[in-house]
Amino acid sequence: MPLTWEQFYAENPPPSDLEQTRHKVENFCRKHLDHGSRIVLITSGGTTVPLEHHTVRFVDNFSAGTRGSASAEYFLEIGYSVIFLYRLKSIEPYLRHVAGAKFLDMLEVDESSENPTISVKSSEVQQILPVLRKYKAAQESQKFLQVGFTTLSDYLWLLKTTCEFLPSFGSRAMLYLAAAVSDFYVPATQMPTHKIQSQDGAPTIQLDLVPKVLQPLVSLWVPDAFVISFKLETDENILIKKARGALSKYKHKIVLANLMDTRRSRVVAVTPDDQTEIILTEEQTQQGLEIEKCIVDYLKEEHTKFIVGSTSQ
Ligand code: 9Z3
Repeated sequence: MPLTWEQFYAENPPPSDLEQTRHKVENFCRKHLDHGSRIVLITSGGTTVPLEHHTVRFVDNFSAGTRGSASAEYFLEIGYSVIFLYRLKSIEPYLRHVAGAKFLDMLEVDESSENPTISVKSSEVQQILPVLRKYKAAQESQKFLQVGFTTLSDYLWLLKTTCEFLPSFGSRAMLYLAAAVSDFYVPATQMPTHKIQSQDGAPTIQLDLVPKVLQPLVSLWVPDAFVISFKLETDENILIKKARGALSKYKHKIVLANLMDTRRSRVVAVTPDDQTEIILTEEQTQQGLEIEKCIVDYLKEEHTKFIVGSTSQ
């Protein structure tokens, strides 16, 4: 029998800095509640499932973090306050445009004087400037908060803790659950403390089912919020059926269904009585349009209808 969500939290300890994060999230929410703005909690990246307490090996879930980080930029652009709950070292908003060697290639060094100077190559200014402007605007508005996780258990604790501060936004809160969350894990009580030794032979690792926290999240933690989850599959034949199954089980508002191979160009927004294809053509991709922009525009409209519907009741 899988654990209930209550048992999961009782058996898996919170991250050591949970209280600091709680304060940060509380302050952030309090500040933006005053201004009446909409808020979105975006989850992004994959969770890890450690095989040892002093973790050398772990099972990972697929997600680069592109969906979440691109969406965070578009939500900020249209005025939402954004809490970005993301897998540490996965792709981050703004930085994604200039990460790694790409960034170093944009710079040039002038060593002609005693004090060398570094500047952005003039050929790169047009590319970096819009990103930098948007990044600075997000920083100045103080509407962007990043919270990092690595393991499944940390993710679930941080998700629950963040949800404590969203009910005061009522229907103006959106949850955009794009993180790839493991369905299986090794319970803390069954995990060896130290690195598994090969001299002991091939290990048999028993994975338990992770309780579905979408259930308490929708019904108890943020009952008035606009909750969107993602459904990732690799088989087209079961995608919509699984999305509908999740909707009828958890009773949230929309499931964004995507296949791993086509996730950059096609997402189906499944609602209890409808489905809308969000598609990016080859031409649009070449023009630099991202599907996350289309998803966020669609959700903004749906969220508006939801808020209007909730306040008129
Ligand atoms: C998604 O389906 C996301 O769209 C992707 C984005 C992870 C495919 P990337 O980060 O990819 O841009 O590389 N997220 C949800 C994945 C997931 O694990 N969903 C669970 C499920 O399908 C429910 S929470 O059962």
